[in-house]
Amino acid sequence: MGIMERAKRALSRRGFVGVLGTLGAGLVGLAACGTEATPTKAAAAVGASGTHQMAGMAGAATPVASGASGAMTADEMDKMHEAGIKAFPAKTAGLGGQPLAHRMEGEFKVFDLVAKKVQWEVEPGKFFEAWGYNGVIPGPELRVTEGDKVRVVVKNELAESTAVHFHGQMAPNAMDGVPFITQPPIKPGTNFTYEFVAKPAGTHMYHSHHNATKQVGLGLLGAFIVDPQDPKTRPAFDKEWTIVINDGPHGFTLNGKGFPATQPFVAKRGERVLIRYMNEGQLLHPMHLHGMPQQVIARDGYLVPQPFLCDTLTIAPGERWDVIVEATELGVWAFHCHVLSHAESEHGMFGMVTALIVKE
Ligand SMILES: [Cu+2]
Repeated sequence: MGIMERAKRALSRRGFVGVLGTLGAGLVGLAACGTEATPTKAAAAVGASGTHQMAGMAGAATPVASGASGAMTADEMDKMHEAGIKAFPAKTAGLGGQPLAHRMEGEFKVFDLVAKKVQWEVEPGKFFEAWGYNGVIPGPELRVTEGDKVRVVVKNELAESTAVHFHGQMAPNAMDGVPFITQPPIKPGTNFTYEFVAKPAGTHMYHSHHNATKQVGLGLLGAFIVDPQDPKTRPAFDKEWTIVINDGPHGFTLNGKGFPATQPFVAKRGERVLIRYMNEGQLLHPMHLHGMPQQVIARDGYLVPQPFLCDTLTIAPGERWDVIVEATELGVWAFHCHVLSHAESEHGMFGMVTALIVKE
């Protein structure tokens, strides 16, 4: 084995053990990756913006900016990158996307949503004023079965009007959630009740449809999952992982968090993992998993006529894609948006980066 080969193997082993060690030891909440944690010359080079995503964007837009990083030595840069990886998965307050329990009212499954402000920790120590459902970003996961009668009571505790659209559902027109087209806006301090029969099955979303650039950007969004009546009508899987993608004032996020506060997913070797992507942002996000292919099975909840394999799948705004990953390869596998300015800068990884961890 050559020296380079040996070094490479040692490195990848260290990376693997390092991340697993972090997971095993519990969540490490300390240093964010570089930018805020170590205000070195590198941070100065970023300029006034100071945030990860802006650093990334600046880097992408002006390759000349890399000249500025000449002020940073290779070791300094590597240290920042290493600190980010070692902090992963970093502990932050708040976890969105957890299933919301329903109550029964007659034949209806009833869910309660409250739109309100929340201080949301998107990366360790980095808070912003988000607008969310029930105080979390993404809002709680609503899950029903195809054919269920669904009632969602939305209370607006924001200072401006809102409305909720169940994206992908064939709801009656009056329940479509678009102010002045199908309903009056839900004024501050008032409620609106949505009722519809859940169809079609698949991976869907709910989100604001009023002042949406701001309201959805700030977090008024969530997953709406409709299980099929007969699970055998869909490819089998062992575990599922919903990934809500967003880009907004708080940066580039997966399930409301930016790396290193994103959550990795752990699978046992051989398990089939269903990944449900949904893009609530403004931009295309090509999601790239290292090590194993993604088998695409559905788009916008509808099964594709012929499943196909890929390693990078572009999720456009509004789209949902379901893929199955057979966790055949052991290790910690990087998993990130491949618009590189959404994921990695001279300060290390940030934003839309997570990992699939395959264990024995
Ligand atoms: Cu992206």
